[in-house]
Amino acid sequence: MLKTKARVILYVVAAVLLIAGCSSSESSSSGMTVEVEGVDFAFEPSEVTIPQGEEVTLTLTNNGSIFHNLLIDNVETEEGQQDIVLEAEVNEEDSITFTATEAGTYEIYCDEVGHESMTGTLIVE
Ligand SMILES: [Cu+2]
Repeated sequence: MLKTKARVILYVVAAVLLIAGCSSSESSSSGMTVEVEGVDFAFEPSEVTIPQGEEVTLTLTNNGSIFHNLLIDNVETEEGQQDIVLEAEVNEEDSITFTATEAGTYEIYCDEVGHESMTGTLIVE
């Protein structure tokens, strides 16, 4: 009787561990999401920190009243050096998924004319 109970408990524990293992591996493959808001004329937040070696989805949401983009040049990623290019019309969003492979600091900017105040910093650590 006791043995059976212990066995059932063991199965339950094994099942819970299995489920936990599956869901944690799923969340690590989908990675973290970082959202940056583009307004007239700034990025919010202006400083973003992401982990090195982990998949990250970076999203630009345009809450301004004109078109904005979010650019980061020459990011070291799993696919080599990559330019991050996000473009969003008013009330729209754009996103990109990448894995940064080297710790460092990159400049974030919007290259629309007159948007020189739209700068920020991406920190990979
Ligand atoms: Cu802009």
